[in-house]
Amino acid sequence: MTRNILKCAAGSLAAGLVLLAACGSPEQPKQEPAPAKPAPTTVTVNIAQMKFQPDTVRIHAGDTLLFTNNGVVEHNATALPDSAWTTGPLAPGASKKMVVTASTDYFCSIHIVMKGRVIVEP
Ligand SMILES: [Cu+2]
Repeated sequence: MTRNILKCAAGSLAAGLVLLAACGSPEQPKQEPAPAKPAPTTVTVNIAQMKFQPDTVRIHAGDTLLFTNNGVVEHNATALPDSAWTTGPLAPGASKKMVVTASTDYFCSIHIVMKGRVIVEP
């Protein structure tokens, strides 16, 4: 009984392999892969020594920016010129994720000399 089941399973497996082989034959029209679109990723901007590091980041639409305050005082990252987005206050050691959809300059509204730029590529 068990042997018959095994034989049957082996038969099915063989049939399956034949089907797989047929699918992979060169006569089949080959499907073109979709245009390469990078998977969303997280890009980190470190805040340290009164600077955004790096001060310019290039991201793709859908990517996440992670601002991490590695400094010793509170900072934020706020879009220029209209505060379209802000991380809000980031205490030392704090992080905030932001999804930025348009290229923009930003600054720290507490220390206005701290400036950065996000370039969002399609
Ligand atoms: Cu600051």
